[in-house]
Amino acid sequence: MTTIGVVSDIHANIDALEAVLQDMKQKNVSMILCTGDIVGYHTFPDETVKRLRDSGAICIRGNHDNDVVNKMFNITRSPDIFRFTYDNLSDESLQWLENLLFEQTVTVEDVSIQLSHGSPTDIEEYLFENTEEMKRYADACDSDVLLSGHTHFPCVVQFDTTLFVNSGSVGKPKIGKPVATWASLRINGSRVEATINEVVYDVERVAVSAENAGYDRYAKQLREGKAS
Ligand SMILES: [Mn+2]
Repeated sequence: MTTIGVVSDIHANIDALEAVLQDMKQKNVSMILCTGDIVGYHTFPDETVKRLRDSGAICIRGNHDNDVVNKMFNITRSPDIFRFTYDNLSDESLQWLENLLFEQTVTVEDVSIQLSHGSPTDIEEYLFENTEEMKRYADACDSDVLLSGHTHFPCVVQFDTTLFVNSGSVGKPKIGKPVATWASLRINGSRVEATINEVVYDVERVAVSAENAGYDRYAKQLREGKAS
């Protein structure tokens, strides 16, 4: 029996990550998987990378991580935060982000798990629940579990041969409440069961830090748990 913790879309919110890691400890998580977007939006990129790296998590890159390491400072999505993030990462953390792969597959006991940020073929594709796209990718997936993030909406859906799991967002929730979500996968031989966990923590330190850096909208979004 192995319990795996899955995190995604931490977005440089160190306090949310810390709260999730504490919760994982209580639930006897022995391995952590991260489906990307470790940085972007919030103001603690270096602390977040270091904490995640020290946790021993197996990580892939998200679109925000990718944009930062490629210095995409002029794209329209949220250009101001990419420059901030780049300037606040140590060389060591930047190097670590640069080394992240786009896709990775791990096997735990008899269960194979594929990590993607968006869809398996597009880092920026959103796979929302109850869509044809989600079913198409799950049916095409050779692994027992397909992990995805990017939407910030957690879900667990069992398809014919593949369990689809999106753990939601640790640091920038869009589910209408200011909580961090993560997924636990309990594996026993070839059996796997997924649960979404919600963690309540104090968002004020990170929200105030965002305001002090000039990102009032990210502070508001964090306090409300909304996208805009
Ligand atoms: Mn993303």
